[in-house]
Amino acid sequence: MYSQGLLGANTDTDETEDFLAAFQARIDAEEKIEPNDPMPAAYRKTLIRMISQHAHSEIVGMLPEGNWITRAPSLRRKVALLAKVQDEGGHGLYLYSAAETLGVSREQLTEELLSGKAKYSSIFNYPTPTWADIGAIGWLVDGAAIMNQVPLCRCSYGPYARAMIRVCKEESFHQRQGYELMRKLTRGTDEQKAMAQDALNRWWWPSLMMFGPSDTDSQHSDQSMKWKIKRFTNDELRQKFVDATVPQAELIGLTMPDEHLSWNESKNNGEGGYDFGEIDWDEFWRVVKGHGMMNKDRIATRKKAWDDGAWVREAALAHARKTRERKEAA
Ligand code: BYC
Repeated sequence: MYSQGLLGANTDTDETEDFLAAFQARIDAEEKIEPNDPMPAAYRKTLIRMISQHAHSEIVGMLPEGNWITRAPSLRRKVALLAKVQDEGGHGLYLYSAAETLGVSREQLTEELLSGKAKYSSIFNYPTPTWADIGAIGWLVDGAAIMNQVPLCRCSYGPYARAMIRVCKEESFHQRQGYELMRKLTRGTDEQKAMAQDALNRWWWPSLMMFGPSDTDSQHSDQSMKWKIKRFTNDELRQKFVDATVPQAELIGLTMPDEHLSWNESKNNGEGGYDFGEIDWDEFWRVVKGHGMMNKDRIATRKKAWDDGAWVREAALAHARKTRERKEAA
């Protein structure tokens, strides 16, 4: 169980029916829930799960792209990629801070990631063998992230909602640089165009999986929607992403790797939308359960970074201790 009250006041009250009804009334009135407010234990637990998984995703998400920093083909591309990867690190830190407001420590969350207990997004367990993968990640993975995260700016939990505002601004820059990179490749040599198409072929389906299981299989959506943590279901967001992204692919002359993709005028309450093929849910669950192409490698890399950084954490603590002692002695 998570320790509570790290900030001194976030204790959960007895969950009487009156308390739960009053809490739901605050949610329905669109009030933000703040760290020291009483909240149902299950609300706290859901947020810790979701925010920490999100933080881990940002941190692990630095790895597939970080892999290309030394090989970016120009100074301009290197600067953009460096900035993007640093941004992801920053997002992870805001999110760990948001999770800490719920009474869980960063060390505990990190241990859960490194032991394989905590999940992170399935998307980061795919390899990045070519430069076009960097374009595909920016365009598709950050594009999917924006679709998922813009509604989280209205999440009922204040610290998460506020963290998401800056994160979404930065994700927009990431998406644009990725799309621009892909567009450039499609206007290049035949080999470059083929490399862009190949990256799209490999990243399209995993990007659709980022939104999570279909609504019929999602365990947490109903309750999270009721608590206004989530504002749209997994399938609703996935549909929005498909509808936004297919025309972008057409514009740069790339073909979506889905023979079932077709415009359906009656979708989205008559506004129209794309029908698309069936996601390979066996692959999704295999990756989520730790058996994707890069799961072991990603965790091993994070573990090495954590172990190698031990001296920095020890030095920072020793410095803080010394400073406190000096202040006490003065
Ligand atoms: N990968 O009941 P459901 C980024 C799990 S960062 C792995 O629908 P929920 C970026 C789910 O956790 C991207 N696991 O759950 C970073 C649950 O298992 P547990 C991350 C997944 O929470 C750097 C089970 O499946 N974004 O974009 O209602 C560079 C059943 O699912 C996945 C966030 O974390 C998955 N794809 O909905 C570029 C955003 N999908 O926990 C980009 C915040 C589902 O019961 N999170 N699972 O063991 C969310 O919006 C929601 O948590 C999800 C899932 C939509 C992901």
